[in-house]
Amino acid sequence: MRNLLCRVAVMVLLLLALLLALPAHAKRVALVVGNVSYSGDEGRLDNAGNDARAVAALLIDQLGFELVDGKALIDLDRERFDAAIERLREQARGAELALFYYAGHGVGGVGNNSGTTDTWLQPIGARLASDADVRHRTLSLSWLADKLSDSGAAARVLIIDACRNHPLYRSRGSGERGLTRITPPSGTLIAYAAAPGQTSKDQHPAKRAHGLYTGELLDHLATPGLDLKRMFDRVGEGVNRLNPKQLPVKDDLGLYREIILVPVAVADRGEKLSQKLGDADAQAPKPPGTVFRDCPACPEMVVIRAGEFSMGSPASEEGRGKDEGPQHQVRIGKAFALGRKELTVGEFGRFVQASGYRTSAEKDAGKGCYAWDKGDGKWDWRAGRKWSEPGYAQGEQQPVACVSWDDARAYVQWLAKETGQGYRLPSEAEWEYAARAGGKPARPWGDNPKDACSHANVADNTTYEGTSWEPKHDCSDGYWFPAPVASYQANRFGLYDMLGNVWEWVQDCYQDSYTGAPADGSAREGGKCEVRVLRGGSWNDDPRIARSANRSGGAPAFRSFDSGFRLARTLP
Ligand SMILES: [Ca+2]
Ligand SMILES: [Ca+2]
Repeated sequence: MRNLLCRVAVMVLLLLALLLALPAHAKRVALVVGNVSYSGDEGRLDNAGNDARAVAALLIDQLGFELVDGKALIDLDRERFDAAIERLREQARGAELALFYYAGHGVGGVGNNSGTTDTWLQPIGARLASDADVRHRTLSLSWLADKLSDSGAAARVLIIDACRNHPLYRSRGSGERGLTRITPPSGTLIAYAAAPGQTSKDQHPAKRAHGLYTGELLDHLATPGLDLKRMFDRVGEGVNRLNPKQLPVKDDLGLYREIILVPVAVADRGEKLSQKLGDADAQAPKPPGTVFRDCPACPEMVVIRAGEFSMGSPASEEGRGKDEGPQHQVRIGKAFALGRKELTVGEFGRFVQASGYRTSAEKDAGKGCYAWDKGDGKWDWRAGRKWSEPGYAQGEQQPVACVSWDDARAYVQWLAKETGQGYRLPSEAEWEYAARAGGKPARPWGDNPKDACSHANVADNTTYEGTSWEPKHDCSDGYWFPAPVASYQANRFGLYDMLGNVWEWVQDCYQDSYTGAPADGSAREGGKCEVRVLRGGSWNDDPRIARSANRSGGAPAFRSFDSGFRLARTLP
């Protein structure tokens, strides 16, 4: 049989058949291990630590798991490894779902005591010079799977990312790589990052601090509404696209089609506007994709998962502006909520009614609102125009426009006070992360501007009294002026109209380059800050503007008949 040693990122998700019917607070337990500091010829695995920590954060923050010791365990030797598995087994008793994640070196192809070829996880400090060393100094995957099976946890899944040959085995000239695929106990799923005989790439091309497999896994594990089978399929497709020599495999157990880690749920608590803090339900963590509102008349919010993305556009992107670079990696460390839709005229009207607030356009009515007018065919200030009279007919469901950054800030501060919740404007990074929703193409739906019309209200073939925008998208979205919010398809995060309809104010001060921009998802502030950022383009914008990376801005008191905003909210 083959003797193999590989870098292993093992994710043992122990999941149960009954998960679909899980009560809201079903117990989920996980052990997350990242082994990094190997001192032998097999080599250190820095990404294994990053992988384990990122998986731990996602499990805790977004999927409601209790972790053994409350965090990723890094650099376990044999003794600590055994003890941690024992704690997992105890903690998993009565759990609906138990999960074990391991990133580190592993060995395949060595037979265990019952004579079956096994995969073995290599603790720190285990020197391996022979098959006997492997059997005595590492942990058998079959043994581990049996242990978890005995814990009484209802569902179990195991995922293994096999990576590199161990020098010992390579020197024997077997040429074989990868881990051994074992036969799991009944009801246990084992997923491997690569098929037997393949190696797994130790670095994701975009997320360079992560292995390829876990990098993709982090993108899909918390997707709302995705059952585990489809989740693993997506991870596999993503890995295989980036490394055609690597094809993740998993056991094909039908029950995993019924397990959905993050249900798509609408949580409308129906409390009064002045909902107080301290309500246990209000404070409970909401999984990504959850739609909620803090009062019956409050705007709908969507929980956006934590994650990483590449902000800005590549030099090759058509229509790119110089201020969209340099492309840089941004990590959003914590889930947050974003308005599901642009703020509407009706929602803004309730604020004005309750507070008596006067917008920038009303305080400076001589200038009014900046707008294009068919009368003179120009963009200019239009006296008397304001949020309730922008120069086109609008209903309560149209996005509010002719509001300045100052007006948007006044609204979020008012709502934060009314609800006691952390309402604010999104940062520019949060906005772009949410607009891309995990995608790298120029637009949330792909690269082709002709596909815009089922996703966004943009400058299109629709005409207004015989007038047509030029340039425009070569399709028809049915609206010249703003469409009612959510008239088109939502993006993958469940957000409507991120591109098009109205421009959206974000918190940041505009700088014409991302050099020095924060990498943690926070807003860029400081300096003179004469211009605040607007994102997403509007109903009158062409394909060059209607891209996820496009940036614009205006003075804090600037307002135009195609600029509005959407809310963000910090989650507890
Ligand atoms: Ca349009
Ligand atoms: Ca928009």
